[in-house]
Amino acid sequence: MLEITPTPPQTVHTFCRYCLASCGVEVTVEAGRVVKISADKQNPHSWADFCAKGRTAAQLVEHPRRITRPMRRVGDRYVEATWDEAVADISARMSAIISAGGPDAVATYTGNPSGFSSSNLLFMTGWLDAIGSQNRYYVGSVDQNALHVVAQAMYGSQLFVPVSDIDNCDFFLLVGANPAVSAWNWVETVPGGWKRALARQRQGARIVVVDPVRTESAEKADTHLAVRPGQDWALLLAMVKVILDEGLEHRDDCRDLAGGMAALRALAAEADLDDLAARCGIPRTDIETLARDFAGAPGAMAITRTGVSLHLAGTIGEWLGHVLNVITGRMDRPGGRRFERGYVDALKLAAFAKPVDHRSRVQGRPMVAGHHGLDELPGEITTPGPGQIRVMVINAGNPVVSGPDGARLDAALGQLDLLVVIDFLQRESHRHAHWLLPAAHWLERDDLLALTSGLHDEPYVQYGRRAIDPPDDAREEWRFFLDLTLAMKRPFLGIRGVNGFVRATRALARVTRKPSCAFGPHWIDRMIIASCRGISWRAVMAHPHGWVFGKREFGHLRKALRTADKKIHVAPVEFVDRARELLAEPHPVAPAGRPFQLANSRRRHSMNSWLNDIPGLHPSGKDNHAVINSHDAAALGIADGDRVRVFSDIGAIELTAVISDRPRPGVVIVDHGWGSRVFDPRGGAEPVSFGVNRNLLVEGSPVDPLSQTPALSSAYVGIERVGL
Ligand SMILES: Nc1nc2c(c(=O)[nH]1)N[C@H]1C(S)=C(S)[C@@H](COP(=O)(O)OP(=O)(O)OC[C@H]3O[C@@H](n4cnc5c(=O)[nH]c(N)nc54)[C@H](O)[C@@H]3O)O[C@H]1N2
Ligand SMILES: Nc1nc2c(c(=O)[nH]1)N[C@H]1C(S)=C(S)[C@@H](COP(=O)(O)OP(=O)(O)OC[C@H]3O[C@@H](n4cnc5c(=O)[nH]c(N)nc54)[C@H](O)[C@@H]3O)O[C@H]1N2
Ligand code: SF4
Ligand SMILES: [Mo]
Repeated sequence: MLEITPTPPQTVHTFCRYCLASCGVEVTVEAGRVVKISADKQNPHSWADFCAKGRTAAQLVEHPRRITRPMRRVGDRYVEATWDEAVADISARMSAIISAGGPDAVATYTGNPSGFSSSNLLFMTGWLDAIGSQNRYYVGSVDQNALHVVAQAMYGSQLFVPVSDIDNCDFFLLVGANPAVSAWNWVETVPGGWKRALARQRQGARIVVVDPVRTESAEKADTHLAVRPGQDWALLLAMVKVILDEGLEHRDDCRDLAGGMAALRALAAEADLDDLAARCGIPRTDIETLARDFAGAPGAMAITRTGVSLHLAGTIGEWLGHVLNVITGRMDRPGGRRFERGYVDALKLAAFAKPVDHRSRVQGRPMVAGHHGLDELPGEITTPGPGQIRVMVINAGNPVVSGPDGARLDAALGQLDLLVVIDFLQRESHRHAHWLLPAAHWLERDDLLALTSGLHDEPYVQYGRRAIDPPDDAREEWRFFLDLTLAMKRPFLGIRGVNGFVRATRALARVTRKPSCAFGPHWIDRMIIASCRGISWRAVMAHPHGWVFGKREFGHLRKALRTADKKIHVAPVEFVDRARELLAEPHPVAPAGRPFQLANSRRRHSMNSWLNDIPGLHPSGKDNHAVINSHDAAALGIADGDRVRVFSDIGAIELTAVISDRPRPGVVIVDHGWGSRVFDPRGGAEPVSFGVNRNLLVEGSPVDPLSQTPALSSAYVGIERVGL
């Protein structure tokens, strides 16, 4: 009798690529399937934030509605096709549209998860440069553009991001951040950042949280200041003013490290403390005490996050947070913000990128961080004329739910000649897709996230190994973009000769039967490591749990600055001008009939608009609610559990009211990311969805003129009880 020996379980050590916490994970694989994911306790750097999203990652891999083969729309159904058919059809249609309307007729939207793949963005850019389109959209204008704009103006590179030195900090000023839930994310990887901050608190450090909502983080803080949404700039400018007026600044740094102090002082002198206090809704005396305490603490840091950036004055708030750190001597000092070099000099690489002066066709707006504002996309699709967008590729994104005015974008996407989507599931933004292309999950992918190596709070490298193989017909995005470039007969990266080289390596791979001979991201990973000081490929491979290859060092910031004078520019003229505009504006007044501001929060078990449908997450219920302040609810006659309608000029949503004292009066919280349908292109079953999309209430314009971000977390809305 034939005996079948079961394959013994294998253990793979890698890291989770859902969020920047990058938790080390131990993946148990049996017969090609993931049976368990747990925290890799041997990871010396990054397992401390491990959460249920990482633990349940295999459920997305095995999702019953997962797209596992390319699917083409035929009428109102989808049929499976081969990759050759997909690439041939897409390249032919794109080429014809480019011949008729020029390269800008083809546009892309790239979402947040693309940043967690080493090859996705690089190869997509290679293809975009090949065809010459500048109609590039990405998640930045609903996320981190403010940071890039500030980094460029103050430090000379949009990728210059100082990291938090938590373990030496005595005073944490957390503005618009909820690290208890979001894992000290937003463009840095500080493993266990929140737990480490709480450990410092037990040793005497102070935590101040500035947030219109008493969040999980605010509850643990020593002080919670319930700022009025969108008005952090006023609070931070007031703090800067107190520090400068009272001579509390760090004299040496203000003289040697900062450039533009005179302009900053002039701005501060013009501002009036009572006016600023009234704008942000925090008493003047509280601001004065806060400023003095912050300036006087031995080690301190201000951090500003999405709660600051997703507003019309977001860039000014972000800027003033950095200014506070600079003028109080927190840059490159223990307990403040450090510059981590990483193993790759991302700033140097970024400096090679040619700046592109491309204006949007309809509104004539420039790009921010190499992309146009998402609010412009619908108009660019629907307005006729040369350069009108006729083709879109949505790569790892769900902008109809994550961006403003989803209804308008959805209608525009429905008018395209060709919509190509690369994802695991067909979600809300993908409902009009002509082609659905199956992507590989991080459990199925090797990644070396070299370009973000400087975001870790210590010198760290880990090769993200794949734990399992992807389904036969799922592919990593890079492969699609490279094949598409070859099929369109345009030079990859816009460089002649590359296509011939790629073909030659592919031929070699066939002849030698060694797939690794074919050009791909693994070549680039190898080249990067080979060019790094102090680490080698062999050593990286010898550290499957990740490798802390050095100490946290100070003293590298000054040299890393990319400004011509090697100073930090504390008063870039465009920021000062915008601050003056804000100071001249009347105090914010709610429009008639819409007296509330719509705030947002994230949940530990959600990842923006995805993972909500994964079983086992959200044990208390898969839904979002309208969390209304108890005084406001009483005035409206709304009780806990009532159905309410929340509305703006452009839309209305219905949800269940939760009465709470967590939001400040006048603020209603509705979590973003809900209300995205998951379709079933293979089985044809009804779509499933949970909760409602609160961004349907947020208008695309106006935007912050500097970051092109709309008022995602401070739109004005009305609330009424349903059935009245
Ligand atoms: N009101 C309000 N709106 C917000 C925010 C807020 O705080 N308030 N937050 C904003 C922020 S910070 C962000 S980052 C954005 C997010 O905005 P987006 O990035 O546009 O949207 P996500 O919800 O992250 O959707 C990501 C999509 O990528 C898919 N995906 C996941 N991994 C991969 C992969 O490896 N490859 C491919 N091809 N696809 C993949 C998922 O299935 C999902 O469909 O939302 C923003 N919107
Ligand atoms: N569990 C989980 N973790 C995540 C994500 C997720 O979706 N789920 N997303 C990841 C991503 S893409 C990002 S960018 C990061 C974001 O990380 P964070 O920026 O820390 O994100 P949030 O948890 O939304 O915290 C923002 C806080 O700002 C507050 N806020 C809103 N408006 C204002 C305002 O005007 N002023 C002030 N001071 N505060 C305001 C909100 O109430 C909220 O508590 O988190 C990452 N981590
Ligand atoms: S999703 Fe959870 S497990 Fe994954 S990196 Fe973020 S915090 Fe860690
Ligand atoms: Mo984000």
